[in-house]
Amino acid sequence: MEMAGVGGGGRSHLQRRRGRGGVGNGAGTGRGRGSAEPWPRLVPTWDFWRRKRGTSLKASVLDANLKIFATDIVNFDTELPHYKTKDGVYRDPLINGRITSPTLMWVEALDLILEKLKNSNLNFGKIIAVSGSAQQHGSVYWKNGSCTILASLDSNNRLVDQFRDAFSVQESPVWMDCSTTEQCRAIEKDVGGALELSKLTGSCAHERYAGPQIRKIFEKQVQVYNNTDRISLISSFMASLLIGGYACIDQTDGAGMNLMDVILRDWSKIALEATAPDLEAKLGNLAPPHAVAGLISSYYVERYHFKKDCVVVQWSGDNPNSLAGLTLNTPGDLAISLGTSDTVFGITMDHKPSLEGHIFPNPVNVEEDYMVMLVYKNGSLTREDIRNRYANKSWEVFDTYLKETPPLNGGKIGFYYKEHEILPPLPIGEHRYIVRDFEKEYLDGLKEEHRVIEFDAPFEVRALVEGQLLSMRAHTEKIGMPCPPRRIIATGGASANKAILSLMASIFGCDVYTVERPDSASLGAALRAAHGWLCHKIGAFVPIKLMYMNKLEHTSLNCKLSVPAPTDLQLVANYGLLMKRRIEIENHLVHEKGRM
Ligand code: ADP
Ligand code: XUL
Repeated sequence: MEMAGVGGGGRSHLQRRRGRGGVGNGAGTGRGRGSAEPWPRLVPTWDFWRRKRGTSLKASVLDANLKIFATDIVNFDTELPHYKTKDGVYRDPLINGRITSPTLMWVEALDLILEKLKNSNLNFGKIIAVSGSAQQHGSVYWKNGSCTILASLDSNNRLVDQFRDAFSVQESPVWMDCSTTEQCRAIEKDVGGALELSKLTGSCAHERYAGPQIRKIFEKQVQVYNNTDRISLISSFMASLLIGGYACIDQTDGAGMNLMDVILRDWSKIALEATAPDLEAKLGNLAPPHAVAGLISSYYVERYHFKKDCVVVQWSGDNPNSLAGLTLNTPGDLAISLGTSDTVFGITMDHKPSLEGHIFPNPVNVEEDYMVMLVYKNGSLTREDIRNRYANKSWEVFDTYLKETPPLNGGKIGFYYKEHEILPPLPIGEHRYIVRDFEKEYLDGLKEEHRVIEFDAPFEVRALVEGQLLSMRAHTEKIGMPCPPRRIIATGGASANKAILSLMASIFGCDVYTVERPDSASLGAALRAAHGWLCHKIGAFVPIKLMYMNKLEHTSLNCKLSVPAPTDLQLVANYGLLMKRRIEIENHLVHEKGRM
């Protein structure tokens, strides 16, 4: 988790804008005075498991100038070893694809990180708003009666001792889980097909999404389902711990459940009925991402000396928070996060339903535009695997190979899946082809002679990275993002690699920027905490860019041009042709081996 803070200045930008949706769903809204209070002094935000997606809880505090002021981190495996997690999760040896985390571990981590910050002399009394970021899709199941526990926390006892009996499911399914294929197909069938579900909720059914997970619990453990009072996403679960009551699910993270009508931003009766009975009451209300979830519970005021009026702003998912932290606010901007998993996202005005990718409401705008996103499970760990097998376990050698091999790799195309892939839905495996005449408009069937067992080492490296980037270009075009994008902002661990970024510029044909700090999800949550606080104070929605307008380069949010758009437009066009070939082969593979 991350804590971050903001302070000083900005008053002149804060003209009030009316008619853009209310703020606040918990602690009451401001009175709309038409001018703002000064910025909050410190705004903490908690970032759950950006590092290796689920392995830690990090806190960051932003200062008045949107600069990181303090950070700390709790690593689940090493600092809470009694839960015996590996990379923060349990992989069920008996049920294929079942991946969970112990819910109580997250509760214990919250006190632990606060202790650490207290010991580093952070003055909690200066913090005026808290928000956070959690891995998307994971769900938490509160047992009947748990709201009483939440509402009567005793500051003399640790949270973990008070919540031991609070959950009807002890092990929360997390984003890596893919054990609900059966439920996905059943939900799609019940709503009239996969595309219908995508039109309604922004995505066809995905195994990791909360809806299929809930249906599985209802089907397999009906007693547990009946004994569940409230179902939270991990984001709203953390907000609940902080406000001492059930927090609403934020509309952006809520779109990652296969349960929310993505246009109306409210629960879809059709999707609810296709999932489990009496579900709406167990989910509570949805709230916009800038809303205040509530005031911080007296537990934290007494134990850590937070101010009584410190507000908790809705928590959201790591990807929506990254969009905020990368300051994406213009349709046509594209962000590519090269982390443990790779994600690609951008803003669009159109809701173009598709069988792939995801559509969420724009997390920094209450109006009608959308965030579109693609998720690849095979990101950095697969790049590391190829580096270890073909490039001497060295990024330097990996980069040299990328530089030495020709663009388009002589038609050598590779598909590398170390984990079951989400996009395309293919199982673990590797597939290699050589397509010599890819300039031709169409591939006439996939001939066996195209397949090869292995390429020379340098070509393996280029086949992997070109393949990953070509797939991103193809699928972003399919979900309606413009080609070329206005610009790309690259983030995540592998964005430190200039050779990868140069290839990205050549394949997409646009400028590639990088950010000053790689932790865009936590920065985004911090920024959203400040933004939520401000909207609450003013009593109306204000555009988030007013928080950093005219001072971006002096903040931790700043980004700079890393690789300019290529001048060789013929190469960009040739990559377009190679991309078409790749997609034909991909479709063929999905038809032959896909998880349908
Ligand atoms: P997470 O998604 O867990 O937050 P990060 O965004 O921190 O992960 O990315 C970590 C990954 O970055 C590492 O697993 C590593 O493979 C990758 N990485 C680090 N340096 C380089 C490099 N020079 N080239 C390519 N990948 C790199
Ligand atoms: C997004 C997704 C992952 C998780 C974990 O759909 O599954 O990116 O949010 O980071």
